[in-house]
Amino acid sequence: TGAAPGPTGTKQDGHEQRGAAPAAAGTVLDGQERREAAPGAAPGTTGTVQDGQEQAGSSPGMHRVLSMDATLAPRDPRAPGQFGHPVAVPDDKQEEAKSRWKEGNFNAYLSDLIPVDRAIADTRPAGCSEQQVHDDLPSTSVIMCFVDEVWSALLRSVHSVLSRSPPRLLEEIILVDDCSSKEYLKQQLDTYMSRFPKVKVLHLRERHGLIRARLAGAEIATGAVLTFLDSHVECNVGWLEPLLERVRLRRTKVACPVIEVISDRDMSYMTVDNFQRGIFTWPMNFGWRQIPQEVIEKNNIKETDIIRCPVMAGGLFSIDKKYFSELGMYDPGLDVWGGENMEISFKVWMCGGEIEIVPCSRVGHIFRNDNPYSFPKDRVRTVERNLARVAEVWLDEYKELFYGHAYHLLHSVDVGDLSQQIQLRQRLRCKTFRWYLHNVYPDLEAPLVKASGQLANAALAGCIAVQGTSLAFEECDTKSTNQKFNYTWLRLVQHGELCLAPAGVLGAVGLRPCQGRNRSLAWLHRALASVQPGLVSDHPRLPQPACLEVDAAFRALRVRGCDPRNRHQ
Ligand code: LR7
Ligand code: MN
Repeated sequence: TGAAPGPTGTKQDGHEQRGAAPAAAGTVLDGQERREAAPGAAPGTTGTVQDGQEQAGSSPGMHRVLSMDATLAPRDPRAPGQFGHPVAVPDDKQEEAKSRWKEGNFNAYLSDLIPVDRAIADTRPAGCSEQQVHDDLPSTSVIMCFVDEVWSALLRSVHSVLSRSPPRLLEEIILVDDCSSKEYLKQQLDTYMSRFPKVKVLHLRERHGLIRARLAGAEIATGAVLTFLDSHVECNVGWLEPLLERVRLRRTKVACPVIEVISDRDMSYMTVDNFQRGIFTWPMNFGWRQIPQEVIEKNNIKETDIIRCPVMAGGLFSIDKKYFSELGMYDPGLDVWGGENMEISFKVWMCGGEIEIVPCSRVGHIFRNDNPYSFPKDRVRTVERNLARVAEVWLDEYKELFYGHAYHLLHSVDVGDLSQQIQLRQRLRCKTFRWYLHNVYPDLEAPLVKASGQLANAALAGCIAVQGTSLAFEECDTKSTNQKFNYTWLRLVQHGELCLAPAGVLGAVGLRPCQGRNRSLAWLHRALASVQPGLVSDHPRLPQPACLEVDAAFRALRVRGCDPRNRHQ
């Protein structure tokens, strides 16, 4: 489940910030386009008029972004949760609230208590409300798919879209019911929504999973732009126009709002730190990473500036409908949940588009610790299989890094047929993953081999060397290329085209042509019982664990059962 970005004042996952090289400015900022996107930043538009109507100083064909400020003055200002304030469960309702937690893995009791059209604070950075957008923005279909969503959370999501989107730009809201089991999501939902002509409910007759459910929604959408949202969100003041402005500027821009945090416990609406990019770490874990302070200062990046992201979080974005279709939408072979955000991100960047976060567009999302719905098959396996499909299609030689960090998948995962996806990539003439790393995500550490150097045994003061096509054990010499090996992510000990290999059940060790997925050539580099790390063979027919050792008498190599006291291993 996606990690919540830190609410203001809290720290992000420390490990993802550590050692991050400052991103090249060009990959973060979209500098030249700033002026084009927001000519209203010109002096003369600093008035504090609230209604966002056309005013003196606006450029021809443009208007100040509409705030729909009526939603800041709610029907019932004293209702619980109003303005996004936290709500406490009354003492005599604790049990009820607790027993209802599982309904959505958040506080469903409180969600029901607060108004479905509550006001939330306008959290946009200063300057956003003065920005100018074009009068001829494209209209959008909002697509929200859900399975067994909490009633009030779903309604609040829909109301936030209806009341905070300029009607002209909202073509429709398509609710895709991914075969929910809850009764209220059938007739009762249809009845409730029938009073809003723009809201359409599509009931899927079998569980599609969120990826194929979104595709089913996209299929019937009529807007020029598709805007995907989760079903437990609250769109904030002025959220839509800045997203559509980016798509209008260039149809290959995919625009994401800043995702703010609706607390799963007290339903409060919290803003998040600025300057966060969507990134991933191996093996394709999504995360947020702050742009380093020095980069912000050096490039004079402002809070309202567009942030280019290596990957998107997944749930909330606007994309030109025709462009989405040209990209082949999502790989329909992805099941239930997960990985589709990586797929669409790599696809967009490598095939000529861009992923952006638009700081003037803000949408709250209820972050929770676990999926509240069941997975038809095993959850972990489903997500891993999705990721492996993405790795196989998009990562080129770098897929070894994925498998190196999720090695158990190398021999166990069945990714299914990928021919359509591979053909699509060829047809679109997409760039390589190497290009992506270089140009979009240069701060990711992605060395193609895990380590390289000598294989030494300290006790015998010698190193393994290649002599022709066989092995020797000789005096270490850092200058000798014969002693140089690579340790690959697939756990091969490689010298050129040859790999260190147990020669069979007898325990001899030699060289064989390398093969990436061959377990009998794989070696685990690890320390057994706190001695120096050694090489443990992964050969399926050797007794485990079997360690590489030097036969001191013959100075030959062999594998034997691991023994922490044996200093020749
Ligand atoms: O089988 C399913 N069918 C569905 O219709 C499973 C889920 N869904 C619906 C579900 O009801 C919800 O509305 O799909 C939507 C997303 O599911 P969540 O809310 O369980 O996902 P999430 O918020 O935990 O996870 C994030 O990553 C997902 C990876 O597949 C999706 O891309 C989600 O849309 C995405 N959410 C966000 O980007 C919000 C910010 C989270 C972060 C970081
Ligand atoms: Mn979600």
